[in-house]
Amino acid sequence: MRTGIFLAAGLFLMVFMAGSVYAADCGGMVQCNCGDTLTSSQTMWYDLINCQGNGLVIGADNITLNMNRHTITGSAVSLEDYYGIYADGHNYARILNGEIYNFLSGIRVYSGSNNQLTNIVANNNYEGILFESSSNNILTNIISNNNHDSIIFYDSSGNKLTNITSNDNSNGLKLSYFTNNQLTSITSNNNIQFGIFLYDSSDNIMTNIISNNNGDGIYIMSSSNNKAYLSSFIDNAQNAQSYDSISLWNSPSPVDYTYDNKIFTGYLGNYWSDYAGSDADGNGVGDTPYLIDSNNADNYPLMIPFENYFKPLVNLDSDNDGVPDKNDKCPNTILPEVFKKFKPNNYGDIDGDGVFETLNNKGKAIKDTLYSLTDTYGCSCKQILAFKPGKNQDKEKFGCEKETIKKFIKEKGWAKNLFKQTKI
Ligand SMILES: [Ca+2]
Ligand SMILES: [Ca+2]
Ligand SMILES: [Ca+2]
Ligand SMILES: [Ca+2]
Repeated sequence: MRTGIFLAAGLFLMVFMAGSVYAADCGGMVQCNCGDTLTSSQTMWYDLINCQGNGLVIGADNITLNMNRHTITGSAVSLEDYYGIYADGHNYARILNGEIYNFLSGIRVYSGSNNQLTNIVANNNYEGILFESSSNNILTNIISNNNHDSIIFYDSSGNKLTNITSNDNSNGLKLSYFTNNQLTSITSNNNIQFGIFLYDSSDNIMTNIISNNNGDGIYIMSSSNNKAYLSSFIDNAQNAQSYDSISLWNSPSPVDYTYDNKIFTGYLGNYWSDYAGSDADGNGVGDTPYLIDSNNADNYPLMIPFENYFKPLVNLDSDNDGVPDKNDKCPNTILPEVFKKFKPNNYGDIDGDGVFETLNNKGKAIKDTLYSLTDTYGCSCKQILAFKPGKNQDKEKFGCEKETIKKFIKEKGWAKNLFKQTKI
């Protein structure tokens, strides 16, 4: 019995020593084993699988670990203090292109600044990525799914998080004492508690967030001066919750956007799936605020998810004459055309349908004829007359003669050089 206990203790010691005590230095061409300390940059050519303690420890400033699509895995997710990659007190580390599973934290950065994580997958850990007391770090293209907490920042400022996916965790992004950071293009879906949680945090800018969770989409607590706009909060149990906080829920200044194939400039807020207001003037912004609590409202709620507000225009026809801008040599066409005395055999678009009318010889029946504004490159009769040399006041009263329209279309006579001289 006693022997058994000693044996077990001995085994435990051996495992313990294998995991932690015999950590060696590695880097460059020297392959790392689980728990080793990286003292120089390396591009990995191997995986580290089933690490019993830490995966790798960053041991100096300015180290680049290019995981080169390799993987570091722990033995099991437990609450023991083991990290896939651990950087304590180091700056300017770059960790790139790898996957990390099965640790307490996939990556833990403590008291480090100006570090970069790029193209990292940190799934199936207790915490995907953890930054504490760390500033000016840049996280780009990160996937952190199926963890308990996807990404945690604590007591950190000046960080930039871009293209982050945080799905199927218990908690999405958990940000406390988090100041002056930028979050852009965050997808946080199907988490149990919340998509993004901000506590005692200020001056953060959050844009292009898509949040669709079983709990809160975004929960802001005891925080001030945060800005959340151009985001979509879709079918969360509660799309936004704010407690003891005042935030700005729209763009701080007007932005150019497109909606319904038209260009607008104005303030934009967020898309809320449970917004029930309407948009009578058709500018894509709801006419009544989306209320969050007595201190918070989105005064510019979007009618459809935010990404639709920046779509390129399809065959935009700014002057609405039926000729898309890309073919329209005459901007600002005014239709219908008004002539004081529209004459038989003269042409103009007097009903504004984009096809020129003329009168028959009896001066009565109006009929659409041979020519449309598509034929005239989007130019009305009056615009054509403006190009035509000489005095054309008469024609402005009567409409364009057939010859005038023909010459313009065929680029003949007086119209010959118009197009070449790029006067038009
Ligand atoms: Ca509106
Ligand atoms: Ca046009
Ligand atoms: Ca017409
Ligand atoms: Ca035109």
